Amino acid sequence: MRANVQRARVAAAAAAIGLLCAGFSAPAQAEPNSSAERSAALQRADENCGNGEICFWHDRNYSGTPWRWTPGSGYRDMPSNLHDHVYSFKANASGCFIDWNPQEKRAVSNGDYAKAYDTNFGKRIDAVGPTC
Ligand SMILES: [Ca+2]
Repeated sequence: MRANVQRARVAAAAAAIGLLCAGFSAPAQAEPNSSAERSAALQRADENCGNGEICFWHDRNYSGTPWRWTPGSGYRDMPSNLHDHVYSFKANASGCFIDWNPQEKRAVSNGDYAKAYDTNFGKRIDAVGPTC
């Protein structure tokens, strides 16, 4: 009986870790309510983020002026206002988001985006680089 409980706890922990890992690659977690709303937000993001760039916004919904990074600029610490505070992003290039302590890296692919990234790694990000 005790072994069964322990096994169930391990399974629950594994499931939780799996959900955490899956959270990033599934931008649907931060989806707005309607597809029209989603399109408008993404269109605003695209208007402010060029091909080959990853763009970082301090606020949700791609509001305001993004900080734009390209893989060619290499490893960069996030600007101070975006340190642990990227509440939305759009990736038109691949890259790697980095948290220093505890160190954790998240691979980002061209086409990834998050409208409310504060629910995920956006409260931890410290730097960005071309590869993980
Ligand atoms: Ca951090």
